[in-house]
Amino acid sequence: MPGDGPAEFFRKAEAELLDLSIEAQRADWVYATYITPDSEALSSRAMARLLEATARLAKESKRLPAGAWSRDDARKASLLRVSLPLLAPSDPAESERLAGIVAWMQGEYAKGRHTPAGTSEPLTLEALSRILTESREPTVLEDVWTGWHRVGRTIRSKFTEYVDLANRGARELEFADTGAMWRSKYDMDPDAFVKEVDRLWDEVWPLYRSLHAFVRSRLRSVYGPDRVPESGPIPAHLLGNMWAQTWEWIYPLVAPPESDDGFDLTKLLVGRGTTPSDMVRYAERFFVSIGLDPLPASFWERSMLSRPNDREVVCHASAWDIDFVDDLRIKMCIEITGEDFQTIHHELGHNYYQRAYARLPFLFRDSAHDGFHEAVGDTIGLSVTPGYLARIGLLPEVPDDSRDIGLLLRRALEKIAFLPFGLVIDRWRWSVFSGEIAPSEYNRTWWAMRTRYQGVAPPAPRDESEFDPGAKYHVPANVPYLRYFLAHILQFQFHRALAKTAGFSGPLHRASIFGSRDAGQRLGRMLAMGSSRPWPEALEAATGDRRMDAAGLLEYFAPLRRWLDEQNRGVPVGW
Ligand code: X8Z
Ligand code: ZN
Repeated sequence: MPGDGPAEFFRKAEAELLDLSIEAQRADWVYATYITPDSEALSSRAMARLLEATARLAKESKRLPAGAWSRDDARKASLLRVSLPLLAPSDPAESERLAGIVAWMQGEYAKGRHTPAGTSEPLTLEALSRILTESREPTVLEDVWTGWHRVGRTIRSKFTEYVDLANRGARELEFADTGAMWRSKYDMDPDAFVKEVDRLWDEVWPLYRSLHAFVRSRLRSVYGPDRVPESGPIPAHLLGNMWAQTWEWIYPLVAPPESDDGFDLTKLLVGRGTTPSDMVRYAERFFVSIGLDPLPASFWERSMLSRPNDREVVCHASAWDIDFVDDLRIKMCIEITGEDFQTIHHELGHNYYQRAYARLPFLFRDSAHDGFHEAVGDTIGLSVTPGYLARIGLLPEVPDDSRDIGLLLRRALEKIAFLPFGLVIDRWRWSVFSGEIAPSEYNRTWWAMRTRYQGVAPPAPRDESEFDPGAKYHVPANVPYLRYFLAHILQFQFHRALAKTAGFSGPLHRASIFGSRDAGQRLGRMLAMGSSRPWPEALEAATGDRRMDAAGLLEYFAPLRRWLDEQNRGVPVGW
């Protein structure tokens, strides 16, 4: 392609990348839904080819003549270098090795099992998670927690090599390291973006701190002062989630009687004999109600909705668009719970975004920034209110507003508890990629950061024979994580704007955009922009704002904030 101008260069580059991306997706789909040494090899080979082409084209694009660049081509050039979460080193042996390690780490995570003490059957992550959500027996919880975290040990053996190879590729494209490359995806100077993230965190951490203090004091009365400190970090295995990233499962433990939210979605769904595909139908109906098209027939034929019992699969939920047009699918091991009901909305949000930008040039077939992709389905999930559940016949009647504190508390355990977790994973990885954290310090620094941001601690001291970051999917799978922090802010910003568009004027936590074509159109305009324009323009299309901010989130939780502050009178806050 030497000699081509930018327009011709990108036409050819996008055709090549589309082709290789489809091939990589197909191979990855087969691997993730049927893990064998062969599917692993095929998927990592296809990924290596895509990584190689992306890095090569990104380098070539720098040598294009200056001068007659269209706005779109200039944008494509900057998107190209950050379009994948890895840049391959130019040595083919190294890039194959890198793709191979990532595929292998993902497979090891997916195959992780633990046999709880006193039993004989090795359990999957879903089964272990179920115990964490249901058991109130600290020794059982600790055994399950510790047992799952052993999966990190295997991953540790290749993680350092992956870090080195990934950095080599990033440096060839003049990024300081892979973390710096990840931070360069936000249409602004990466350091300025980190300041934006700090600003958002400053807006929300007082609310997190209040929630943390409240939960700690309630857990202390449940589990006793020997297990839960008065003013120190909360033991991570007592929070109802393997990574203590969301705490909604301990709602019944922490909610005082007067804050009962009046219903339990899990029980409602189970009581009706809801199947995994019924769960997805509910979510699809929501998207259709705001004016979007039903999912294609192929979605139902090709998606994986349950864990198959005859083979190993990657159960961590994901959404796919295999041909980058309309071959939409999800892959998920659905359990009939309120939590998975939300996750399904999350995944379909990805699918509807993918479909909305499918007609753009290939390099624009992405979200405005990665937080947008993660926020769309969650925004819809915020509209899953008691009013909505009553409307679709899942709840017999709408609970009155005396139940609102319970509702908000449950939501806060889901969304506010998540915020520091959303930050900490990449804070840690950024320092690993930059070399500030040495391999001999992986686990110590991991817990230092988890404690600093989240105020949680492991059930017992951990040492460097463990690798606890490796027990969280996105680390072995090389998925950047800051996106989820951003999404947790953005979804409330979207929710507030769309509720207004839908003509809703009551408290935000009661707002549902179900059935609002106006809200759907506004959202649809943003989705259809893909990544063709800098994200502030996409944000403006949906909300009228050009800056991310936590005002929507703070407004949503304002009544809870007041209530928590009352509950916390006389209770130590902070850790
Ligand atoms: O990984 C996911 C989605 C797929 S993009 C299920 N989430 C994060 C996680 O599970 O850790 C959604 C929220 C946070
Ligand atoms: Zn997602």
